[in-house]
Amino acid sequence: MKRFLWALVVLTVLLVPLTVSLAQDDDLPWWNDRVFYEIFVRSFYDSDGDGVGDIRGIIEKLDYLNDGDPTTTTDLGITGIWLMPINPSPSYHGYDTTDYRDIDPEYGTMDDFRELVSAAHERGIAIVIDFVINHTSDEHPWFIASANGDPEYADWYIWRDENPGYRGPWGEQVWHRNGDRYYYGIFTGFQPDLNFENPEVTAAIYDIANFWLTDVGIDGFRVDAAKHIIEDGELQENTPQTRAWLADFNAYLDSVHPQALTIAEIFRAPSFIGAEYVRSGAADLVFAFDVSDGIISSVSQNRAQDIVRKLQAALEDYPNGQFATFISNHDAVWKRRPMSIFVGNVDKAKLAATLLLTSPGVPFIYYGEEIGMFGTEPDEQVRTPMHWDDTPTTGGFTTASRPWIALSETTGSVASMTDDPESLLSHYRHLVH
Ligand SMILES: [Ca+2]
Ligand SMILES: [Ca+2]
Ligand SMILES: [Ca+2]
Ligand SMILES: [Ca+2]
Repeated sequence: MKRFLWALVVLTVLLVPLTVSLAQDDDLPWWNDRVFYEIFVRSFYDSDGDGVGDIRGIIEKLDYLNDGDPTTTTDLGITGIWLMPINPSPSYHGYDTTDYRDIDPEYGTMDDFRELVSAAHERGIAIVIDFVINHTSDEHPWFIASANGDPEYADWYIWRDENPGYRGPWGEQVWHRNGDRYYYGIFTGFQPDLNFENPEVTAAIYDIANFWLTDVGIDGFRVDAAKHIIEDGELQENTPQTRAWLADFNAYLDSVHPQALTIAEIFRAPSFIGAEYVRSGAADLVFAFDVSDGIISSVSQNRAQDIVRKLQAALEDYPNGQFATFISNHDAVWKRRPMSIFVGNVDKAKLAATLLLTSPGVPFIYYGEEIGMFGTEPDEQVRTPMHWDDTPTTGGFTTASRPWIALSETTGSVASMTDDPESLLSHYRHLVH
């Protein structure tokens, strides 16, 4: 019975795209026939035995991702990589940078990164990096100068003499004390928001984006926290000013790199809100969080209507299929990695993968999903090291005695699944190729 229900889900979904007319393939941009793979660098592969994943580790594992030979299907076959933050940062995750023009020294050097971009391009893999611009680290030199009253940076952040007192969209404190003044930081006090109503801030971010696109040669940006760029008093998400800023930014990027891809994170936005960003030119793609919800809930509850409804909404709202799909990501919107939600049921994980990789939209696989890694919040527990083999404690991730954080449970490893035609990894390979 269960198998029948799953087959029904797949069939119903396969019918959905037939009911909506998409533009001809020739008219669609390059990213519409790609499959992306999201990598947390710290946890992917450690090349130098210090227990921390790094850029050279990704270079060493490129053959796993895509060997550059279209005739082989022993690789995963992905054609795009989204790298979570690579800039220097005091945090383990990097979503608070101290230098937008450099690589976190724990991850390697700019030379390593340039080598990765070139090796990826040789294999037909595009590189997109996380661009965390809504806020910086409170240790960023801009913020330190601004807090110290340096007139050049005084207006780069959002300062008030009195505490405005209001809270953020999820009830959090957003005004943080510094001396006898208050600054705005929608996430935390160590992530102060930049003031994008200051043209000098906008100019600085344009210049940095240009550097990554034209000097380093990446293919685009995943714009973190994109719905929070410009606040309008207590209205702190999805403001018209935010979309206008992003539309100008997107147009600027296209002026320096006509094929540049911008993917906006509009966290948990339903399709009709996410689609406003695409329609207004504020982003090329928006992550369709509700399609992710639909996949998870249909598969975990054997109920086809959820994914059908969410996909139909996405197809109606977004122009020409310009949305990005995923089962889960580093934020574990569902508090757990998919295999934890599916309580180890490999058939369910396969069905989720089938939905992801046969539906409209540009799919993103989160590293480790293809081998069924488990993980339950807090966040770092869904960001644990990749299981390359079955070595206890290290999983072949590092030659150090232990990785930076303990491994999660997993369904298997790359080594244990690679030659098994029935494995989850083989299922992903088959779907991607
Ligand atoms: Ca390392
Ligand atoms: Ca191949
Ligand atoms: Ca902001
Ligand atoms: Ca673009």
